Amino acid sequence: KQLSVIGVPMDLGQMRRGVDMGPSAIRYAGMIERLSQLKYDIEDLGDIEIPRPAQEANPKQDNLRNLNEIAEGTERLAEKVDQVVEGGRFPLVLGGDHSIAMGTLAGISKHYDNLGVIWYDAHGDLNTGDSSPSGNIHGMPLAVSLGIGHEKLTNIYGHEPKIKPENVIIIGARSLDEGERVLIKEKGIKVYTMHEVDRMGMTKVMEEAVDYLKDRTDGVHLSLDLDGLDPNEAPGVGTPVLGGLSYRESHLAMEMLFQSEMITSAEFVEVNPILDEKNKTATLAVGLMGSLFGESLK
Ligand code: DIR
Ligand code: MN
Ligand code: MN
Ligand code: MN
Repeated sequence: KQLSVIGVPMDLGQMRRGVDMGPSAIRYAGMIERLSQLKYDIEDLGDIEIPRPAQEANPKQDNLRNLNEIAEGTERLAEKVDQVVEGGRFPLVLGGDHSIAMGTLAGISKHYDNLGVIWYDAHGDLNTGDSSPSGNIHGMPLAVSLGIGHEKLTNIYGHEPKIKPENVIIIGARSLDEGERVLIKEKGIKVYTMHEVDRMGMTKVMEEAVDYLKDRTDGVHLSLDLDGLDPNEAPGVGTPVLGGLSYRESHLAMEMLFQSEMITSAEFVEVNPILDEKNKTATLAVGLMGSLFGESLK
C-alpha cells in the first residue's frame, strides 16, 4: 500500500495552545520508521499552512471561534487530501485539533458515494454554533460533515453533506452535550458509549461495527481523537475525560480494523505535546498506527 502523510498544525478549534505541535510530536515518536518496517511506500507531504488566530474585534462570531481562519485552513487540507486519494494513495492525516476532520472528510468524500466513518472519541463532536457550550469548533466537525452547522463550514470544498448519518459509528463516547444527544436520536447515529464497550467488550463492538459498515459503505475513514483513550494512558490532550478506552482495547480495535481491510483513510488528532508526559501520547498514537497498518506478533 502507498501512504501519504499530511500534517495539520491546527490549534484554532479549541482553547489550549500546543496541539498545533501534534504533527511534530507524532513524527518525533518515530512514525515513519515504524510504518516503513511494514513495507509501505510512505511519503511525508509535510504540513498544511494554517492561518494565525483571528485578530478581529469579535473572534467568536456566531459562537464559532476563529471561524474564517479554520474554514481557510481546512479548505487547504481538503484540496491536498483530494489530490492524495486521486493519486490512489492512502491519506494519513496528523492533527492538530479535531476541527481538521472537516477538511479531511471534505477531500475524501468526493471519491465515495457512501463513505463510512468511525469516530473514536470521548466526545460526539456534533455541536453547532447554537448548541455549543464552548464556541470551540473542534466540538463540531462531525455535525458539519453531516451538513449541519454554519454554512461557511458545511460549504468547505463543495456544498453537499460529506457523509450520511447512517454511515457513521461513534466509539468511546462519555461526554455528550444536550444538543448532541438530540442530534444522535434525531439522525439515528450509531453510538457505542463507554457503557456499551464495558458491557459488550471491545471484540463484540468492533465485530458489530465492521459488519454494519461492510455492506453499506464503499470506503471507511477512521477519525481517532486521542482523548477517546483514558487520560491515564493518553494524558497529552486538551479535553481529557476519565473512564476512557484502554491501551489494550484500542490496539485490539486497530488490529480488527486492519483485518477487516475496510479502512481507506485515517487521521489521528488532538495530540498536545505541551500537556503530555515525555511524548507518551504521540508514542501511543504511533503504536496504534502500527496496529492499524498490520503489525502483529505472529
Ligand atoms: C465539548 C468538548 N463537547 C465542546 N468537545 C470536545 O466544546 O463542544 N471534542 N473536546 O473533542
Ligand atoms: Mn474529537
Ligand atoms: Mn460524495
Ligand atoms: Mn474528543
